[in-house]
Amino acid sequence: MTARSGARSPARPGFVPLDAYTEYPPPEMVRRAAAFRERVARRRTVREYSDRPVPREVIEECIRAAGTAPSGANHQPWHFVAVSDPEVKARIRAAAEEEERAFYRGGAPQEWLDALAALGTDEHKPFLETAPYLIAIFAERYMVRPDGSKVKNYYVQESVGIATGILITGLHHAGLATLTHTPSPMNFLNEILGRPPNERPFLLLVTGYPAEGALVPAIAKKPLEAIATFPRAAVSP
Ligand code: IYR
Repeated sequence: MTARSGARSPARPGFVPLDAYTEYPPPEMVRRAAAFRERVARRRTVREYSDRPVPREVIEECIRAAGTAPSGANHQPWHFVAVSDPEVKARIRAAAEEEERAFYRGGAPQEWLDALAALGTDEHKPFLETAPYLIAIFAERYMVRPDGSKVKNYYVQESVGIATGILITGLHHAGLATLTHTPSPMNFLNEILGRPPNERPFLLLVTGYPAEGALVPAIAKKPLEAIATFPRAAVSP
């Protein structure tokens, strides 16, 4: 593209230089990693929301960030529907609560209900109407060409999961709370939001400001030792 990039590496059709990469000296890397860890560790799943509106531009920027996620064959098999219309939110709440009633009143095995006890969840989901935005995330099982033929997508769950993680982190970084909500089944989202059959609802992300005095469960994250292993290298470097 430019003489500069051409001078650094031989031209390779379909490739561009990695201009956006930044390397930091190791001590700065450690500082940056720790600062990031400290920041993301402040995220909590919030179930009580204020109805204060949030700027649409924040939601747009965070979805743009999610759209930078790596994906199988770069097919970007996701679609985000950002719902703020009170009527649509009310329909989603009604449909979700119907599923949740079935779940909490006998649909779910006792073992599952016991596992949820610490979270204090039940079939009532007022946040689906209170929170200013519900972001319905859809996973594109396959793509449809304009002529109607199908194109296979790869690692769809992994790709959409990574994009969702970036979205949650971005919203948190911007100063909004989130709740990963998974009414099951949630096919009603296709109908309410008019999404095509090649898209499967992946998750409903509730976002907004926490309600004043919002409480969260007193639960903790596992320490590094419990979640990571660094096997000893055969030959030390
Ligand atoms: N979808 C239900 C139940 C639920 C399931 C799990 I696993 C959670 O971590 C939290 C809730 C609900 O939203 O209440």
